[in-house]
Amino acid sequence: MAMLASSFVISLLGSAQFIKLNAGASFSIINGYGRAHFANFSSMAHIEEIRNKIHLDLHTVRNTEDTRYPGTYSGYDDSWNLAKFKKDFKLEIVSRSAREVEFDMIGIDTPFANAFRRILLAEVPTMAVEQVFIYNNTSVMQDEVLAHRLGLLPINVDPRLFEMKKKDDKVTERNTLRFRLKVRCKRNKKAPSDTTNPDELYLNSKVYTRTIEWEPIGDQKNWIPGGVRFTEDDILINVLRPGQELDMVLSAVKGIGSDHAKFSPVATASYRLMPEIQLLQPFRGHLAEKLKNCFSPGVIEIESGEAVVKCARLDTGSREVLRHSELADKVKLLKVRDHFIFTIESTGALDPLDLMREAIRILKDKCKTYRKELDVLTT
Ligand SMILES: *[C@@H]1O[C@H](CO)[C@@H](O)[C@H](O)[C@H]1NC(C)=O
Ligand SMILES: *[C@@H]1O[C@H](CO)[C@@H](O)[C@H](O)[C@H]1NC(C)=O
Ligand SMILES: CC(=O)N[C@H]1CO[C@H](CO)[C@@H](O)[C@@H]1O
Repeated sequence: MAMLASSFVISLLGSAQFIKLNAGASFSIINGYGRAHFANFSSMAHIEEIRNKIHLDLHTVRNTEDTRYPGTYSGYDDSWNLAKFKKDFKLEIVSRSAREVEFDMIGIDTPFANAFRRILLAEVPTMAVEQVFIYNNTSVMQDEVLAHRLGLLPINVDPRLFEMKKKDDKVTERNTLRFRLKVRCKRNKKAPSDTTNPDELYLNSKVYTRTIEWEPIGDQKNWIPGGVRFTEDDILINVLRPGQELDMVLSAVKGIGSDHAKFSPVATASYRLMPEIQLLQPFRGHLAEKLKNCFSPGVIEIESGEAVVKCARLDTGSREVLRHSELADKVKLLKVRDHFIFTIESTGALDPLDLMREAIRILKDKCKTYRKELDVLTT
């Protein structure tokens, strides 16, 4: 029992930061490693900074934990309510293309932003090749390597049209897509006599995704508008030489990334926090030039002889500036705690914004399940 109790305390210390403070007074933060920082936070601005910003030092990051919960700060109402959340929450699309979207999500807690990221990676379903029936393969690539490559090809079809196929379910038009890959490499009789280029010497020497043909099951032709393709026509699958042949049937099902990465609908889904750079004194002349060179292009510009922060968003968080003693204590590097710069890059099956909509729907379903279970517990 004693053992249990002490390990509990240690794990608490390891994970949390204990802060006790009142606005206007000096206070101490005892962090997870037992060290204590004493600071003078007599001004409101300092408290605002602790609440809302993460502070980058040369080797450490401070104020990483969100302390804005009821009871931490006197004089602040940190209780959660929907009206306040609605008022503060913002979602702004910064750039958008067929495959990629960047948007700012402002006024949301990290666990939610992270939940969306993780759901995008692992829980939004797509269709992917699950079984490969190999009738012939005389290429140099082994069956299992070839099957693995085929599984990873992203399929351009809306997964919402399909149902998940459970283990013993029969193949139906609603749960399976079927493709055929049949290709044989031959010598090109019309090749110029002096060429050594395999692309000219042989026909079908490179097998691309465009060679794979969709074979509709049942009525699929009618309810899948536009048919089914792989997201790119020119993904190289295999290389053949004359006399070699591939003959196989692929069957694709709906699945999720946590089962196998081939089902993940995104190339990446990631976020970073909005950087904030504060110059604590004016910089002119060679110091301004040096400051500018410490950041990515476009972050710091020199305007009428003085350095100004032009676009903090472009900062990569390299902290180079803190390595120079003449600059280090004159610049403050922060990140805005609840301003997430989100990037979603789709593999092509769905528009990246649709992916986000799906992620939101999945999170809502999770909440519903959770509430249902709570209801069961309390009744
Ligand atoms: C704390 O900071 C305030 C304002 O910056 C200053 O007036 C005060 O003297 C400081 N107190 C101590 C104990 O350093
Ligand atoms: C497999 O392909 C090779 C090379 O084209 C061919 O000789 C062989 O007959 C094929 N086998 C079957 C079972 O189709
Ligand atoms: C099913 C089939 O024919 N598989 C063959 C594919 O090609 C490799 C290498 O040529 C053979 O080892 C497999 O038997």
